[in-house]
Amino acid sequence: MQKSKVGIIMGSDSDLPVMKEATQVLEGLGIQCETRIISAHRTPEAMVSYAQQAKERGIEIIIAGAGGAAHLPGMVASMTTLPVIGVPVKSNALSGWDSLLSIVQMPAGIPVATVAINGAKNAGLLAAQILGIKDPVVSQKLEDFRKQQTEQVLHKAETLEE
Ligand code: RP5
Repeated sequence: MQKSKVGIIMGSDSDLPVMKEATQVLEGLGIQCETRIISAHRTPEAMVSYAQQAKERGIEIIIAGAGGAAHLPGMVASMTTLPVIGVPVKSNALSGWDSLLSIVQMPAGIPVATVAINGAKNAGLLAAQILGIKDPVVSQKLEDFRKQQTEQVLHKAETLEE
């Protein structure tokens, strides 16, 4: 079996409905990924182990989703030099503004590439694009995806004009 190249982690199983879009897009592009529930505040030791071991286990990119006081992506990024893509999960209390600001406002020195609130699909695509720099198969699949996406939009536009 292929080793996972992308680690998809999230603070709670309540984040799964959002984060599964990253899994779906990566699997659709033939990229092996693993999914873990790891919380910065509920399972801090598991978070440390995961972040410290990810690179030696063959993970190349981490996608980390969290909501509310969303410190998981930044904390994980502080313990690895792998690229970390943060997904702010929409919270009930503040509609995800809390999650977005917690993730995007990383102080200089520890970057987290932040996508939109609930933007897990783009997190998956961005991870694939990073892998595509060195992997021509992934790169070609991304070209095909873009072409197909454009054709679908043009087809919809034509249908409306009829
Ligand atoms: C964060 O708290 C999780 O990422 C989740 O988005 C949020 C709420 O978690 P639950 O109370 O639903 O487990 O840690």
